[in-house]
Amino acid sequence: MVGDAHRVFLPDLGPRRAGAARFRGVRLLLTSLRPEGLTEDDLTDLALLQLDAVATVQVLDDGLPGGLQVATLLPPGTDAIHRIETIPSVHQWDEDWAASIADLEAQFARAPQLQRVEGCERAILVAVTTGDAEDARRGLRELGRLADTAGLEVADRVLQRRRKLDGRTVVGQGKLQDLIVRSMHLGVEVLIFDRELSPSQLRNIAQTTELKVLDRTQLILDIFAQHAKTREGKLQVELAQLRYRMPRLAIMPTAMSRLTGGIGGRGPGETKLEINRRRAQERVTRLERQLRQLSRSRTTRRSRRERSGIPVVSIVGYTNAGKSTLLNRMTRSEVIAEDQLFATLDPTTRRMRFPEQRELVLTDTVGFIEDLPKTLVAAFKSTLEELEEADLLLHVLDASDPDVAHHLDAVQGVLAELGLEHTPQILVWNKADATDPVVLRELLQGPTGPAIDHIAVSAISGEGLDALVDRIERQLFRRGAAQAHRQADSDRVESA
Ligand SMILES: Nc1nc2c(ncn2[C@@H]2O[C@H](COP(=O)(O)OP(=O)(O)OP(=O)(O)O)[C@@H](O)[C@H]2O)c(=O)[nH]1
Ligand SMILES: [Mg+2]
Repeated sequence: MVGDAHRVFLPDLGPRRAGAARFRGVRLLLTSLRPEGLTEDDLTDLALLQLDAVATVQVLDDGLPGGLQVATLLPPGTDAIHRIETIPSVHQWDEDWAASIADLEAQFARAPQLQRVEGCERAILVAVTTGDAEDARRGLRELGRLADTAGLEVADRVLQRRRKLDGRTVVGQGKLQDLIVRSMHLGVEVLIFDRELSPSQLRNIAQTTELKVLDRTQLILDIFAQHAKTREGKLQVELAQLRYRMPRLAIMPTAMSRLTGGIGGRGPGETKLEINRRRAQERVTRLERQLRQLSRSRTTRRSRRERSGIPVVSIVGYTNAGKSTLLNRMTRSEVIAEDQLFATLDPTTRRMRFPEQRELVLTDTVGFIEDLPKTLVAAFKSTLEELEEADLLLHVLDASDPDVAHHLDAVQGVLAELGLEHTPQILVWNKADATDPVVLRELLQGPTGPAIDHIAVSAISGEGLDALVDRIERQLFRRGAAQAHRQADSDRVESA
């Protein structure tokens, strides 16, 4: 190739060779009329294109070749990304390239960082922020838990602060280069971004890095796909996935094909995600129709319940706060409760009986998360609408989580978006057993918003649950009366 005074344009070198630690099999040899040797741009190409080597040949005044500078990538365990070697004359350059590249690839492959958990994809988490670094760190922590739940192995976390996001690739070119080299060093095949990427950003990053690129929304959708159990839940997840993918199908066929396997490409249950655009549109229409039908029968069920006048108490809260554990404990049932995000997707309803023919309906539902993806909210509309019938919300919080204050705000935000800010609420500081007593006291003294009752409990040990039931009774059946007729816990709590 012949360049101009500033640059050389490289042709498309085709796809990278298979395997985590293979180079491209291309060595770039440059001559330059300027004496500067390898430039930053050359070194960027070395990493971005995973070249075997980049070398510059000095051109002497008489036009004959002089010395050489050769750069190669360094294997893991070294601090630097590349090694630069200076050779005084081209005539002394007798490197056996086939052997030294094979050797370098072997060093990459042997690195202990590359020994992987069987069947687990490895990922680097990337957070980019223009604002508060602490927020970004919290975002990374949560992304790590999401990745964990989705079954990915997190190899590294990267946080970049920028004055302005790069419109094309979110992070800058330098950081992308760094990510590629890290991914080679750590045997990583997936990059996960802590924000929703636009279709073109997704494509640009995937093309530049040749890695699988996921964003937070895809990760959450993937977890939902794995956890949906009921027919309605599965339909809702599939609809959300299709709505997320459709705008991304037309412009990124190659980048998308990377996304169709493994994490980020799973459909709910055995359903295979349809990626053909026209068929996808038909499927969306079908799903919407089926969900409308299901929602109608749900409304019928609900109005029957309303006529019967039984009060409804809905358990809401951030994901993993302990909502299902609380429902189980209070009603002696066995809803799946796990240390996973979004373990519950499908609403569960249980009856609790009190003396004097009093009873109530307790419901457990999908957990919330900060910046809940819009496609999900839309798809889970009918599930979330169930909350409208609640006479009382039990807002469960994980008091032992250092980010609990943010979770509180995030959940109140979602509730307000759903128009539920005026439904009576009891804040339930759960996991009291695992919380530092000083922290717990501070939480109980802290501001919770106007007229919101709050209480500390442990759904696991049962501590505080009697008092909670008292408060619920008081809120629903008026003060005083309930107290007098209470019996022992064992007679009262009963599942139906
Ligand atoms: N130490 C302690 N752990 C608890 C308590 N309550 C729940 N957990 C644990 O917290 C984790 C999440 O509990 P779940 O009941 O599944 O939480 P959830 O709010 O239903 O979560 P999602 O359905 O995933 O949104 C589980 O590992 C529970 O064992 C508690 O009072 N103390
Ligand atoms: Mg749950």
